Amino acid sequence: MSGKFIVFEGVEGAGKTTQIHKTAEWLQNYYGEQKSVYITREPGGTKLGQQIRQLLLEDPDSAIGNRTELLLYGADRAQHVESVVRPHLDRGDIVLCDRFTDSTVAYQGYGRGFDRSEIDRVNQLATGGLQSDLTFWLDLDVEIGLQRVLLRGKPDRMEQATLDFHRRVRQGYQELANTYPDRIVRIDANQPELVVQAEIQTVLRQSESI
Ligand code: T5A
Repeated sequence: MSGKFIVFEGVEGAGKTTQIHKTAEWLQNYYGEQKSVYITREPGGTKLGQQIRQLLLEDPDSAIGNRTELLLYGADRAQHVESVVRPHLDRGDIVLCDRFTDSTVAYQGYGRGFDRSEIDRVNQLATGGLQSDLTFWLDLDVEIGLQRVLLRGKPDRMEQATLDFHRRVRQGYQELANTYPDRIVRIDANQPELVVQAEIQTVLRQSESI
């Protein structure tokens, strides 16, 4: 694999989608014709994944058990890694991904309460061991993130979870960042978009991931 795999993580409304697009534009300018930058996301980075995403998020009243939820995120990831992420990395592309395995640790592990060993087994099965080269954790107070999301419209099934759930998710990211300081970089997401983007670019310029 000669490409680079860069992931954006964080609580709801942290600004991942906004920052991925700005980062892609900047990286594409930086590389010109030398490399392609590919944006993708989980869940929903494949055709099958879009259907899984719909099942997971779009009906706020659907009764999905926690175990089923964990496996659906795993199924989305397995399909995504095999049919999109690995092929792009094999071609030498820079893949920017909105959420990956740390989301499952934070949401299904810290949020829903699954043992870390169970989460790791699902992630390992889904990815075959693929990890990001670099992960930006856009860290934001959950109340601010949820307010941003609510301004946009009706919350999805996960956004409707309790405030305590979202606080545990943030705690999960904090603990992941403490455990993997070489892979996960915390960015304060409670700053204007351009400031957040400037910090991301600074990290990328200094890292071996580009
Ligand atoms: N999930 C996912 C799991 O539980 N387990 C898993 O394994 C995986 C992969 C995905 C859901 O699935 C869960 C997590 C999620 O609940 P999603 O729709 O992809 O659902 O949800 P998010 O990834 O949270 O996407 P959002 O669009 O809700 O948030 P973003 O992408 O972080 O934020 P963004 O860029 O869309 O911005 C949100 C709003 O804030 C504004 C934007 O303009 C926008 O209106 N904004 C800012 N405002 C002020 N200052 C800034 N710096 C701003 N940046 C953006």
